[in-house]
Amino acid sequence: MSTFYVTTPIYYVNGAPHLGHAYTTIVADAMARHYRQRGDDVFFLTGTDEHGLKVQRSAEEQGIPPQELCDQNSQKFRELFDRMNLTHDRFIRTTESDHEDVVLEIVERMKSNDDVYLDTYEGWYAPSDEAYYDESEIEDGVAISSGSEVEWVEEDSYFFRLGDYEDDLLEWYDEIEGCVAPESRLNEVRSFVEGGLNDLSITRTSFDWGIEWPDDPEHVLYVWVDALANYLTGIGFGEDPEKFERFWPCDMHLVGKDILRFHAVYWPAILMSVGIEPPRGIFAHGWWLVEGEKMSKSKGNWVSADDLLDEYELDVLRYFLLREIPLGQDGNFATSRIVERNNSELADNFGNLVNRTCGMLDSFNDGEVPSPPSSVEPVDADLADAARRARKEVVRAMDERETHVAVEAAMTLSRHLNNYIQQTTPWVLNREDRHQRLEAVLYNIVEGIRWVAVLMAAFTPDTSRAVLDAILADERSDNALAFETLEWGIVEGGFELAAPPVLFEKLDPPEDEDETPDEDTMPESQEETDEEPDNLIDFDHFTDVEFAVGEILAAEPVEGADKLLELTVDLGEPDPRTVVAGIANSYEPDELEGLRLTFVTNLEPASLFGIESQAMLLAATDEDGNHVLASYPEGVKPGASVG
Ligand code: ME8
Repeated sequence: MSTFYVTTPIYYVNGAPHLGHAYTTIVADAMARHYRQRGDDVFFLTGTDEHGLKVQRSAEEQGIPPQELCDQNSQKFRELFDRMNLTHDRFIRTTESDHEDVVLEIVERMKSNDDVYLDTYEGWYAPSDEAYYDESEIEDGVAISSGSEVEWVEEDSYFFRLGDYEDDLLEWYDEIEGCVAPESRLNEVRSFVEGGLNDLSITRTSFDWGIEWPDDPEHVLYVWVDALANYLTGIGFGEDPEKFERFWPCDMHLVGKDILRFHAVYWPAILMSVGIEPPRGIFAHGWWLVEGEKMSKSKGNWVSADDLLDEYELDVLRYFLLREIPLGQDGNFATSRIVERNNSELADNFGNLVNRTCGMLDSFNDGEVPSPPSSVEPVDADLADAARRARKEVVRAMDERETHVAVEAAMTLSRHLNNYIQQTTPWVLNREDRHQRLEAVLYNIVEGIRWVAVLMAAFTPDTSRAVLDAILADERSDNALAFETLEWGIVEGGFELAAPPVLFEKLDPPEDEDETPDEDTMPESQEETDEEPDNLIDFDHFTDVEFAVGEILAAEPVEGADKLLELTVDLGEPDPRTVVAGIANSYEPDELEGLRLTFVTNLEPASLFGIESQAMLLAATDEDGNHVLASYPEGVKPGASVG
């Protein structure tokens, strides 16, 4: 069985968790869930980083012992991660005793490899980053890369011979494909190492909140050496050799780009020194920005993860975070974008697909999921192919760490299903009593929905569970999320649908936020590219719009509105829709009855003069500004799709 070991950074406990922490942990959780679905033996580690100057100072500011601050704030992370239903296998704390044992073992090995010596450190240190900086990395008293204030430090320190590992590191970057990703980050790290590495100060004497240096208790271990070793403790290094062997080397240290140097330079060098293989993959993701600046505890511009969860469903937030920015790039945070993605993608695409399907099964098939069809039409074969393509693309994208592409691939299948419904028009099949074909079509739609739910389960787990509970009802097995169930047509059918889930409610846009993010501060990944003219849309956007033929059953003037007519339109559905159209200047009501015209059927309803218009009539305008309607002949039935 393949294994997959994924870690997040362990978070400092100097404050409460924010969206940035939630982001990394949700992405890691999506990876863990995805590989579990593929049958891998997965270990997912997260936790809190509790030693060091930064935590000690926070505790002093609050007038409490550091351990108390750690206990309080670590608990906040743990509670948040429980609230987010994260599926980590261990939540590690660096103040736990098994971790101290691992750290001391690492230090012993570094010493016995003659990689440690005592000297004096003189240089700059930024407590916020717990990082040493060279003169060249500082401007006006702050570290250029992070903006954190630096302090001058002069003290005795044990050093790790990092400089001796330059060649080994460069060789490692070249030989192990994907050891540091994305590629652009690998290049940064490589040039940093090529520029020459100083030995690393790995103890401090001016404070005491840390693991004591063996035989020299004046010194405490530099917090990063302590913290990085958590990745070994988490899977039982020294305690459970079988487990350690199974999961090490780690497949995925997922980190923010702020801490890449620690992971891609210091960590592999330490591992090389102590005789442990370096990790297989370190991936640096981008930052969530607020008005163009990194969101962080120290800047105070952070968005609380708990507040967001009070406002939005967990799956909506997960979907947004995973879909909004390509993994590895920065993105501006705006709640208007959450609302937009929820309304136009989750609610209109996936939610609408499930709701309308449950409605059709109820109205046309007594609420039963039909049995697999005996014959297959080309449109059905296309659908099954699209489902297989989506599965392949989700797998490829996840393996290549393109989470946003994987999410989009699953949603494309959902859009394909909505189109399949428009093409196959189950309501027409029902009206014409073509029962066998109707059942085949309904079966295929349910089967497609099952595939979308399985493909989406790593991203929107609660939704997928609710959908599978409904469409598989009592047939749902513990194995229902496994990718091995993704074979077209394996659901036996012939059972009653459970109560349909309420999936995604439409949300109102936030009132206090500028709807259009400022382009000057918008990262490239979220900007419209100007490679294509503004008026071109891609095929996916086109397929988002549903056009259908509607027959006018009745037309009457709208009181108080000269230009409007209220139309009752048969769109081939169980009930006619009401449509308000601005054509009263060009057509008399009785000219319209019986005409078969083109409508957009999936626009959000709009209220006009107190009447809810549930679709949009398409009409041309002639040279004099009159509306002109193009109608279809008798053979084209209401509900037929146009496109
Ligand atoms: O660095 N956007 O802990 P930390 C995206 N304890 N992700 C963000 C973010 C943002 N604006 N802000 C923070 C530490 N993160 C060390 C790690 S690991 C051995 C020790 C995420 O509490 C991102 O993953 O400062 C970043 O790397 C991490 O939180 C930093 O968390």
